[in-house]
Amino acid sequence: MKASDIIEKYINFFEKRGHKRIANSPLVPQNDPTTLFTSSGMQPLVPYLLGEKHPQGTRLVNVQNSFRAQDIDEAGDNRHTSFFRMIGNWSLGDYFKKEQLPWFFEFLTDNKEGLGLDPNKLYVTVFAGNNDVPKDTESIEIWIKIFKNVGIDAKEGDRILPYPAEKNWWSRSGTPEKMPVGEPGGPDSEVFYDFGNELKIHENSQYKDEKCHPNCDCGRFIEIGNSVFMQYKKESATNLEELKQKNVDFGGGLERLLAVVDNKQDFFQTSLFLPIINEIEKGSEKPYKGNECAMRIVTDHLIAATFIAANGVIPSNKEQGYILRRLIRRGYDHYISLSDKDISFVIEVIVEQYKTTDPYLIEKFEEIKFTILEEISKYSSVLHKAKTYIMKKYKHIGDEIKGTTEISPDDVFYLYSSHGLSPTQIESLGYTFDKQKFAEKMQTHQKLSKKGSEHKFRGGLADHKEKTIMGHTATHLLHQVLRDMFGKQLHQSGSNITAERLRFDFNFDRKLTDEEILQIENIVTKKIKANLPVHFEMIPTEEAKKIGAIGLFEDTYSDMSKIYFIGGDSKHLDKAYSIEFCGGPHVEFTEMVKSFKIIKQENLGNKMRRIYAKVG
Ligand code: ALA
Repeated sequence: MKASDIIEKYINFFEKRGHKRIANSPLVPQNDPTTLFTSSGMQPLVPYLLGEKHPQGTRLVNVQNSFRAQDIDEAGDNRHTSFFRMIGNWSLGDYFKKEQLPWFFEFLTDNKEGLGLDPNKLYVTVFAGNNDVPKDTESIEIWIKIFKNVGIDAKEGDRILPYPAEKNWWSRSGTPEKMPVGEPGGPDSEVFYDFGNELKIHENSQYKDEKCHPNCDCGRFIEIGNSVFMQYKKESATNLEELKQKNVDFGGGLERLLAVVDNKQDFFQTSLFLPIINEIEKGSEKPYKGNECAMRIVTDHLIAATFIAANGVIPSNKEQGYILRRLIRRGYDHYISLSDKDISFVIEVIVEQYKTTDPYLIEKFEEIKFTILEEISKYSSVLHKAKTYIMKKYKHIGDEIKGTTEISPDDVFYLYSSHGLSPTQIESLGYTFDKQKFAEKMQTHQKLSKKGSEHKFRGGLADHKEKTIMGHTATHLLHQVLRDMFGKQLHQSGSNITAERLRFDFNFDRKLTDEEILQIENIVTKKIKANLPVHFEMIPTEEAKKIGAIGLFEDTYSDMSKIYFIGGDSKHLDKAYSIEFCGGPHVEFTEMVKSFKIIKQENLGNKMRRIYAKVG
């Protein structure tokens, strides 16, 4: 079975049970300054889990491309990947536990409609309860029945295991104490697959003296799906309140399901990754055995870089660009430990593997390749500069004090933070340094930057929601003005809106002149003053394309699209100033944007420009 077969089976299974397929949202969220990447299927659905009506109904299903930056450093073992695809189904105040748990079990075990897994290999976990939320005995009862139906006498503490909030509570920010006010979350029930043999990792882990169990992290058991019963919202710093509607938020890792179906404890040996590994083996003339870690990191990082670059991100020192830079550089570090040949063929085989489910990768292939190769060439020149810096500063290396190659942790940190040079790379230049001291410096730095970003994002969203929405409507106006002035080939490639400013990226290969900036500001201001109505309509996707709605119609599965009109509507197109595919929200009339001023423009390279502007 291929990854695409699992997707098809899953979507069919839930469509048959009344679900509507929704869009795979962009990996880089548009107009959401709270997060850099989409990291789970529920992320674009938060307003609907909190009670807003979803235009496609109360039963939804999709496959979501996701990226978790915190997993970059985990990559290299047999099962962690930073980019992954999450299959998801949701009940927005519709069905609940007694439908969700049997359905997922049926999907896993049914031979025809599902994956045909052996139920004896499945173990489940539930929430053990805390001071505020009781133990999930309802799920325990449901699981006992489900297993009984297939002849398995499942018992609590044996096949059905209760765990505390650290393991069986899900929200975007973790356990209840960590949830910010307004955030939804709830107890969850996870399903694990037993590969049957403990991995050596167990011996070296903190759990080495414990009996192996689903959550012991040794790799014998693997989590393949998580049903979150999203029925709470953080109401104050210490309290949870029940949501008006009881939701199900289910997410399952596609790569994990494939590993289980293919019966490969090493994900990189599954039908999705093996062709990539095989090409790296061929290209480097080295076997996978003995080079597993480097080959897995090259594979994982270049897949993630391919998808992030396909979203129009350019490597830089900030936000998404910084993550992309780190992925490419770290991936390249490991690649050159294997081979000195050109790396392009790895990007080619990645696109080949994913083209069925993500056909736009073919269209964007040249752009992706250019982005990755240009960054590698910059990185090579950085390596050269770093070497010169070290040679100048440490004249004694290999000279006066023969055999000494030690450089100070401060210099390692300097090379890391200013030149983006990883410690691994510094070592493979042949230098040594005090690793403990360097790790301490890094930790302090990470704490400081985490504090900085928390402050920034929270300030941008929670406190000034109205201004963020005003900025969002202004980006639609700006987009239209730019297309009217420079042609329809111009399109938005990203945007990020906080209460302080809006940021808009687009394809354009030169600086805008002062006159052009003034003209853009004047037209946007004129449209604001005209007080045009802003509203959305659900329109069949094909018709939306026909009437010239702009935007990324990547969701070819969804029949209907949410289209925002500024002025006019689908019956009065002549009155429409802007028609754009978008999730919202927006102000109701353009006058509410108040004013618009461009404050800065930047060259992003790769024929891309960025505009910063203020509203209000
Ligand atoms: N949102 C849940 C998760 O990401 C399903 O695990």
